[in-house]
Amino acid sequence: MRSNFLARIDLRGDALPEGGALRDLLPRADFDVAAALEKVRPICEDVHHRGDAALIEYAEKFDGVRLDQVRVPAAALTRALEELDPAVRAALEESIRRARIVHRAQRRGEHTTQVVPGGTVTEKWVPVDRVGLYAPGGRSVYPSSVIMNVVPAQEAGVGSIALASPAQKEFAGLPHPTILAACALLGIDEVYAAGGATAVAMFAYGTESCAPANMVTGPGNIWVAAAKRYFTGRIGIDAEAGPTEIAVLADAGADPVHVAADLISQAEHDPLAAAVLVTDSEELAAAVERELEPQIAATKHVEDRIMPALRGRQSAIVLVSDIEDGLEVVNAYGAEHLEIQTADAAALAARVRNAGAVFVGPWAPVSLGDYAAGSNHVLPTGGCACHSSGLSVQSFLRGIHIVDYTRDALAEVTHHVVTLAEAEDLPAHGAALKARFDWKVPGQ
Ligand code: HSO
Ligand code: ZN
Repeated sequence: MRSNFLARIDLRGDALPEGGALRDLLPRADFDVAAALEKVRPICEDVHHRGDAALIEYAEKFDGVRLDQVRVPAAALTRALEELDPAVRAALEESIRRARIVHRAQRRGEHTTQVVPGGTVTEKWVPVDRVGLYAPGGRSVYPSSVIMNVVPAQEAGVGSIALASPAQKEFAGLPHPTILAACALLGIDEVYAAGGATAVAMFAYGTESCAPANMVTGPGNIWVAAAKRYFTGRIGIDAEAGPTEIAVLADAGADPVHVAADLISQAEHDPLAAAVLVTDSEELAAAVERELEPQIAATKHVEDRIMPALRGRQSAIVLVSDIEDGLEVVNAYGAEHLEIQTADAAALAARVRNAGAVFVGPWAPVSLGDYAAGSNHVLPTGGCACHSSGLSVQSFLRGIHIVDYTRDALAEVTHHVVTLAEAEDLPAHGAALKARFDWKVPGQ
């Protein structure tokens, strides 16, 4: 008898445990960024001290190719676009068009609030000056991720956008041509052949050929995540992206063909990718298991990614007593991608609190969001959806408060400021106001 593809976690019977205890029962990949941190530290410091020479040496060591320079010449970008398959070009253009529609709508305007007569606080949104975007280039070469990083940065108004992607041996040390073509389509002309932690270090410290950036975003492997952690505080980051996750909340009415296909679609990314089905239907669970076999047999990347992903500790079928419990489970899990394949999926989706993105009903698979829904596919993984959002225009903006008070408005509140300053034993704070009123507290 064939063994199951996915482990089972049976949460039927007793009441579900609360919060953290429930989360501990759910599967998750080991993604030990802290351990990787020790390994990336010397690499990052080497880039700091030796700049481009270090980047060139690491490209030789990790990517097996000797570079003359890390900056990609403009001609290589033009050529990549000229040589791009027209169907791929059309698909990238449509993906860009849809992403722009969604991200343009995210832009926030300046807002002024009158706190008291004569006293206002304006919140203005200012884009980060310079951003370094990372596009992976190992197991995964994703021009779609170039779009998902560049479009929100551009729509936020970031003035200087650079992109790094690993040197590819088979392309004479340039990043993958489709990555270059996507950059050209998006109007990005500052591109570097640099990979993993070295690319993050290049943006964080700057080198002879690359000016330092204020922020680094983009997906990557554990080394990229570790380098982002290493530089947090010095630069802004989006998130420490971990392996992709899909959770599907499905009832007996879901189509097992769709559910199996969608689970496999994300398992295809990485041996550590997570595919989790949460259902109240034993029949659906069995039907999905049956569907997995022929679908896996008909696809690629089976032994190196899909099988280890499905069989890994991070993937499972979670059986629940009813869909209400299922909702609790997916909220505790906080998936990067959550599909709702149930009756009245929209109503249930509205009650999801923790997920990077929610895909509602049978006609919104995660793959649509990966390429062409208009939504962003750089999303929080590893349960970070419980506190963080995916990439958006907002990721590239800083809100600055502009405080503007008249003399009268300041006079009116001075006694409160002086009182609080004294309560905190910070009399000079109070004095800064008193000095403006001849050292007298107005109204006293
Ligand atoms: N599902 C991935 C993104 C991606 N899929 C890129 C295909 N290409 C993480 O959200
Ligand atoms: Zn994907």
